Amino acid sequence: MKIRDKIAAQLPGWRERVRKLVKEHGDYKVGDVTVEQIYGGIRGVQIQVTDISYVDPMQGIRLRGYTIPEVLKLLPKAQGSEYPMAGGLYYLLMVDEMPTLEDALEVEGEWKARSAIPSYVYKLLRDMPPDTHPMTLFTQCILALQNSSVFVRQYQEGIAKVDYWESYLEDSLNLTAKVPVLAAFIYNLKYRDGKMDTPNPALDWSANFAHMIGREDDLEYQDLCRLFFVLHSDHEGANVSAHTSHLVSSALSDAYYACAAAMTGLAGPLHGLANQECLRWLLNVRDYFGGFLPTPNQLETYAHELLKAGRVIPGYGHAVLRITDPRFTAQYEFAQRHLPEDDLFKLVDLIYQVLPGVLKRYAKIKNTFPNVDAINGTLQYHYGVREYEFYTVLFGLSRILGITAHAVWARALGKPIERPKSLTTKMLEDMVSGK
Ligand code: CMX
Repeated sequence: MKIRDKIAAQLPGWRERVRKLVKEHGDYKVGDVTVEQIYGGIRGVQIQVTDISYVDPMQGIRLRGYTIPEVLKLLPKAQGSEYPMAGGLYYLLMVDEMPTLEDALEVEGEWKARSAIPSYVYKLLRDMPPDTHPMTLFTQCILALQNSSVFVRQYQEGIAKVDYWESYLEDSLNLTAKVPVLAAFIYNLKYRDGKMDTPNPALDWSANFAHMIGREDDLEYQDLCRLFFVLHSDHEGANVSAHTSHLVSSALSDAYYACAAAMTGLAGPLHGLANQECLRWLLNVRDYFGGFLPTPNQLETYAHELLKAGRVIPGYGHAVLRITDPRFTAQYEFAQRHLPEDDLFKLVDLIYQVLPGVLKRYAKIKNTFPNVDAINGTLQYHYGVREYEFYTVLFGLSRILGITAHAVWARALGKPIERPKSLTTKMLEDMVSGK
């Protein structure tokens, strides 16, 4: 094809121009950023203000100032459980106050009252080809709900800018109430012949998800859901999914559009889809060693071969963190407590002992430690949720809690439409050569 041939013919020249610019002029400043940062994915450039959460490279995420262990300790717990209710977490993210039990239950009550899904959404999901990825289905049904946006209706009626946040909050509550039901429906449609257990009003948001996919008697899995949904809820404002949602909602696209856009970013293998990829990789490693746990030396050799072949090892590395992700640690502790003898967990543990030392030998890899995705799939797998294509939906339904909190506050503070600036290679070349 002519277009492909033309591009292929031009590429060596363009690649060389970019390589030369970064190598010879990486430190050159264009405004306040360097040429290297411009070509390097804007890494480390502070472009966003949010008070909902912050990722400290050496401490990990703080949600409204609280570390992960503090959040897990201080949030009100679900009845009969040591793990927190997502309703309390949402209150914390939105309100910047540690909730009382009553506060958490109020959010849980709002969610129950708003959780009904219009039947056309189910029809849409049923009509999709059966091999559609669960993240595509999840994104589609969020978009399908967009016609119920309160913000859009009020905007068309002529609402004042200072009031936008209230209808964003309405949309956010309506959407977050529905996402566990949507996720459960997708799981059941794809993997349980469409059998759907109706929500149990006695259960909290997280446990209800477990209940709706048939785990009504599995209290440990319900606790895992509570843990999982708190841990994955937010990771400050500039990662791919959070920043996407911020950008999209800055155009006053409503919360449904913003969350659907965020989910398409989360669905990338370098971001949320890494949990699916990690589980797939762990199963491959296990098969490669004939179902046995390798020795540390065998694992080391295997990892070097992968890295030398230019492969990415999922679950390791991070753009900001420079330590073991505390979200990994919280799940690791859960596994040590509940499934210490699980084969895959033993493999995860061995990898954790060996891989950081291997990665250290590759100078370009800036963080050699596990991130949240290095273990989350292993826990799901243990409790029988083995369809790893689904794992990013679990990440997504939790991340929508954080994303909507950012969006409500962005509207409350009247943040403007985002519009950074691009330039051309020729302009950069002229700048660095002083023209
Ligand atoms: N395996 C192999 N190579 C890796 C690596 C890994 N786990 N982590 C980083 N690298 C490589 C990068 O691909 C990059 O290579 P090139 O220069 O050839 O492009 C180099 O090391 C430098 O990367 P970095 O500055 O250390 O990290 P980045 O900020 O560019 O990327 C991340 C961060 C997470 C995308 C990367 O570490 C990675 O691909 N990890 C595996 C995928 C993963 O677990 N993603 C989930 C992250 C958490 C989440 O968002 O959900």
